[in-house]
Order: sequence, then structure tokens, then C-alpha cells
Amino acid sequence: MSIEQTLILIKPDGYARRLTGLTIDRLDASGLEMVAARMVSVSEKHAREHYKSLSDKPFFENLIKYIRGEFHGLKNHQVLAMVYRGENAIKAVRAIAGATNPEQAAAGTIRGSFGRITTAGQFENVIHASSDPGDAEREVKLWFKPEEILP
Ligand code: IDP
Ligand code: MG
Repeated sequence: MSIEQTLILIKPDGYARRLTGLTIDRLDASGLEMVAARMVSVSEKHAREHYKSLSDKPFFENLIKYIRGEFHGLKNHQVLAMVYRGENAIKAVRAIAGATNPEQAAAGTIRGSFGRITTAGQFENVIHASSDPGDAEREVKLWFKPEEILP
């Protein structure tokens, strides 16, 4: 067991469909602790940096549009970014989120209950959650300054 921090984003579909409260409720019920939260207007550069490991994927350009709210009419490009901390937080939050592909995500997970694949093939899956300790460290640093995170 180790105490970890993990980055969570409420993606534009989650924001637009008013799933922010429900998502936080599920995260809080896990017993993990919210240690940072901030509404972020996601720039093109920031989006590309966040998803840089996927830049060679065929869905990359649409992924950048998706995370910047361009498919949901979000003119402020807003995303709620949060850091949760606790024992095995990375895996725990991934379990609450469910599989990447909403059609394969287990019933009762956030993505299984509320995700969808659009007719254009975009996975809209409500929430981002860091996938491993390396990603979590990089992503927490990308979205938050150290002083914005509770000690
Ligand atoms: P993750 O969000 O579960 O960690 P990643 O493989 O890191 O999944 O992909 C990042 C995001 O890119 C996904 O959450 C989803 O929105 C989108 N995505 C991933 N794979 C596909 C795909 O095959 N088609 C369309 N969109 C995808
Ligand atoms: Mg990922």
C-alpha cells in the first residue's frame, strides 16, 4: 500500500451534461481525499501536452477538440481539474472511472453508466484519471502548481 496522488478531469461531456456533482460524490465515497481543485480554461498547447503520448493516434486531433469542449459548445474551454490523494489512489480512481471504451466499461462505473461513443467515433467518457504513477506525477505537475495542492 502506498499513498498516491492522481489527477482527475471532468471532461467537457461530463461538465455539459451536469455530471460534475455525481462524479465528485463517487470520488468522495471512495474515502480518498480531494487535495486540489480548479476550473481550467484549456489552451491548445496545454491539451496537446496533456495527451502528448497519444499524438500519433488517428483520433488525436479530435481528442484535442473534445478536451477543449469544442464538441460541447464550451467557449471557455473549461475543465474541472482535481487531485485526489490516498492509498492506491491511482488504481482506485481508475476503478471508479471504468474502462476507456465506454462500451466496455463495467456497469456502475462512471464511464459505463454515462459514457458514449459518438457516431463520429469519439469516445466521450466523462472523466480523465491518471493511469499509472509516472503519468500521475507528470499530470499533477502539468495542471497544478505545488502551492495549489494541500500539504
Ligand atoms: P484513458 O483516458 O482511459 O487513460 P487513453 O488511452 O489514455 O485512455 O486515451 C485518452 C482518451 O482518448 C480516452 O479517455 C478517450 O477519450 C480517447 N480515446 C482513447 N482511445 C480512443 C479510440 O480508440 N477512439 C476514440 N477516442 C479514444
Ligand atoms: Mg490515459
